[in-house]
Amino acid sequence: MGEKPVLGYWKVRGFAHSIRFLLKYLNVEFEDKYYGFSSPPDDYRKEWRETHRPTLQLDFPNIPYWIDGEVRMTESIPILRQIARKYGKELVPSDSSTQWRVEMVESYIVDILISLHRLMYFYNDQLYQDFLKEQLPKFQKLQEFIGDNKWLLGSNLTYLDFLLYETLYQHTVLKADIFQDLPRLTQHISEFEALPAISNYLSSPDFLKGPVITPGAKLKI
Ligand SMILES: N[C@@H](CCC(=O)N[C@@H](CS)C(=O)NCC(=O)O)C(=O)O
Repeated sequence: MGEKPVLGYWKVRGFAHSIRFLLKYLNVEFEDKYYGFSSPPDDYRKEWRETHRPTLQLDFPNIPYWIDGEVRMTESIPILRQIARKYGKELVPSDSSTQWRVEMVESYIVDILISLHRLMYFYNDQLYQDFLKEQLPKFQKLQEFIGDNKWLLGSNLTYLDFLLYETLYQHTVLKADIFQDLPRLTQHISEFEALPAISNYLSSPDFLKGPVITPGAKLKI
C-alpha cells in the first residue's frame, strides 16, 4: 500500500473546500493537511512559506496542493478535475461536443469566487455595495443557466456542482439572505447538502465549518 494522498491548505474553507467535499463524496482516503496560523496574524504565511513551501517539490509552490503518487500539483481547479478524473469519472462530463459549456461555466464560477475573496481582503462598505450590485446579476444568470436541470449541467451531478455549492455557500456566510430572490440557487445548496455522503461529512467531526478566509483578509468570516 502506498501512502495516502495529501491535500495541503490553510485551516480555512477558501479554495480547498470544494476539493474536500469531492474527496469525501468519492470516499477517497486522504490526509487533509492543515497549515495553521502560528506566526503573528500580520505574517501568518511565514511558517508555510519558509518551512514548508520550499521542500514540497512542487512546480508552482502554493496551496492548495495535491500529492497523490506521481502527481504533485497545485491550482485548485485543476486539482478538482484531476481528482474527479481519477476517482469519479462519472462526475466528469464526457461529451466532447459540449466541453466548451463545461469549461465556460467553470471559469464563470471561479471568477465569482475570486471576486468574493477579493472583497473580503480589501473590504469596506462601498466595495460591499458595489460587489452586491455586480455579483447578483451574475447569480441571476447562473440560475437561468441551471433552469430546470437537476444539477448545474443537467440530470447528472458533476465535479462543477462541488465548486458551485462551495461558491454559493461562502456567499451565504457573507450575507445569509443573499439568494432570497434566487430560489434555484438556494435549492442547489439544500440538494447538495442532502446527498448522503455530503450530509455525513457535514455532521462528522472531520468537517471544518469555517472560517471561509485566511486571517489576512479585512473581513474575517
Ligand atoms: N490560483 C491558485 C491560487 C492559490 C492561492 O492564492 N493560495 C493562497 C491562499 S487562497 C495562498 O495563501 N497561497 C500561499 C502562498 O502564496 O504561498 C489556486 O487556484 O489554487
